[in-house]
Amino acid sequence: MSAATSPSRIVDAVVVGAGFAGLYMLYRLRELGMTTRVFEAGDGVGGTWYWNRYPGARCDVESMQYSYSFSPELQQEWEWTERYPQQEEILRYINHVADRFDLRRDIQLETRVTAATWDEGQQRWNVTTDRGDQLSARYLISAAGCLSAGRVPEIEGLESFQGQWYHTGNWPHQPVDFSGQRVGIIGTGSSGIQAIPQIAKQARQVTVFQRTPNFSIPAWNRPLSPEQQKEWKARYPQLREQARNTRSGILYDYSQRGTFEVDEPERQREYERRWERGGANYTHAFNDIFFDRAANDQAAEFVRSKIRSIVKDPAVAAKLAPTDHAIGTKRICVDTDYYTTFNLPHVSLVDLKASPIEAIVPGGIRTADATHEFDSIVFATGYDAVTGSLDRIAIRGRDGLALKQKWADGPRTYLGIMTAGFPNLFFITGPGSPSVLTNVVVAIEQHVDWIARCLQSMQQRHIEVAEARTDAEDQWVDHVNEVADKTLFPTTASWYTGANVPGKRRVFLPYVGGLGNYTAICEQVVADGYRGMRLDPVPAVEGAAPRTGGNVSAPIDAT
Ligand code: N01
Repeated sequence: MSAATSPSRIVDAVVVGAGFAGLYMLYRLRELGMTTRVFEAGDGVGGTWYWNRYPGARCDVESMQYSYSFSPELQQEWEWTERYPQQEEILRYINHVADRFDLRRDIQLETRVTAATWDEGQQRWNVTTDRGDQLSARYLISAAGCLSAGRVPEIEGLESFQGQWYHTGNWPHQPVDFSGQRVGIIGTGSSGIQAIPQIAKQARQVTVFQRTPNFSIPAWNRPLSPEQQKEWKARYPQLREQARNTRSGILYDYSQRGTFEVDEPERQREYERRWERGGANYTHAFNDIFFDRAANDQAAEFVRSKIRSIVKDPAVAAKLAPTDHAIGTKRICVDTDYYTTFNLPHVSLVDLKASPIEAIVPGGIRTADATHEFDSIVFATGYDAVTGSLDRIAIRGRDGLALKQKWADGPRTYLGIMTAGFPNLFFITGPGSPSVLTNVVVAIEQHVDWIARCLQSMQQRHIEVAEARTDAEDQWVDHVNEVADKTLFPTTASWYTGANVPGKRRVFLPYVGGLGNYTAICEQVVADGYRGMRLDPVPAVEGAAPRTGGNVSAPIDAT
């Protein structure tokens, strides 16, 4: 289905990735009359939801909220079947969107963007792919995703393993049948916690290798009734607007009360009520859980007590109950039957803190005190998050500076959208934006709309080069850190800080100030005439590539 490649093509925009972000960006660029090429590594659209086909893969944001809002018709016509959508259903939805808006003709599948170099003379990006495409683009827009660079840890001996091994983020397209197998699963983040109960339903024996226990709240997933959908759909415009103004882009029941403003019985009732309702809403039981360790400890202890009440073996329960980090400072997990799975006789838990993995051997996994025999090993070991997908592309900006080099001490952006020295390069859900702390579809729509509006404004004002100013970027980075430091997030080593990747600089990657506040800041930047950005006309350069998209006219310096 991929369109034919054409060397040295001139387009207005190249978009990297055809997941939620890339598809909507393409839609908006078309509205602006811009010629666009979207490159996608997979052989289908869908991004994360194309790759993550592991058993149990399901979104932990509810279906009625985890969808686009840009088209009233789309949101009315699509029918979700469950409270939390399964991977297969989300992928079907994304494919429907691609067809409904006729997006495929500008998307080239099975093609990775490998390099992009800013051409100072032409004031354009020269983009190359692993298929030999060469394009000249005015704008380069990354929709490469925050959780798309999967990480298989470097464990000695993996190549010697004689069974099959898998990574949750790059799962085979055909269902894997674990029936009768002995399976080792490494990792207990969101992916592992979803996959373990499903794999345990098939496998003869399951051994879970846990380095750090995570907090998980039951999903209580269930079918969505037509009446529930109807109710949502009747109020979609208001509900979407409300969601955009929340911290996370999700309509949770955000408490206005502090943990210690209520007495102990009321506190416990509130935790219980949230547990029974299910999902990440639990972490909003009181308004100080992310800020005050004593308050956080109360919410954490309630979950630990639940784990102890569900898991029959007290020694296993103790290993599963996290005590090393504040609840919510690693992404909270949402599960179906995770803790009860450890009551099954064929499921066991290995605590890697007590007995680290030493090597993978032909027959399985050798830890400090035993060798475990397996037919299959599943790595649920996560991602080089937020920056990993950009690191895979050799992006060079002004004076040949490599993005990777500029970000060697951690990513630096203005609003998470641009970075100084890299003109006309835009990030959707980039580092320094709320991205992974939100309902990412809402964050994506906000970013895409902002970028599209910026490009439209440039078109109208006959400006063709936009770039973040270094001073504005410095201030934004300071602000991102300052806001993070007011919370408990930086107290925990997690992928939010890059701590899961050996050698990665520890920086708090997302903006924790809340999506609603962040959107207000972005709006103010526009109201102030794109404060913090240099907006320059293209200098008349002999032999420059012809302009496409916007109108040619006299230059205006908008700064
Ligand atoms: O990855 P993770 P994930 N030896 O990084 C362990 C989203 N998501 O794919 O914590 C042994 O969270 C690691 O241990 P530790 C969501 O945002 C959403 O599960 O580093 N273990 C950890 O237990 C999520 O947060 C959904 O000590 C090793 C695990 O592997 C994000 O994606 C579903 C190891 C990795 O956990 C990532 O989730 C799935 C090693 N060498 C994902 N290296 C939903 O919407 C790593 N680990 C529901």
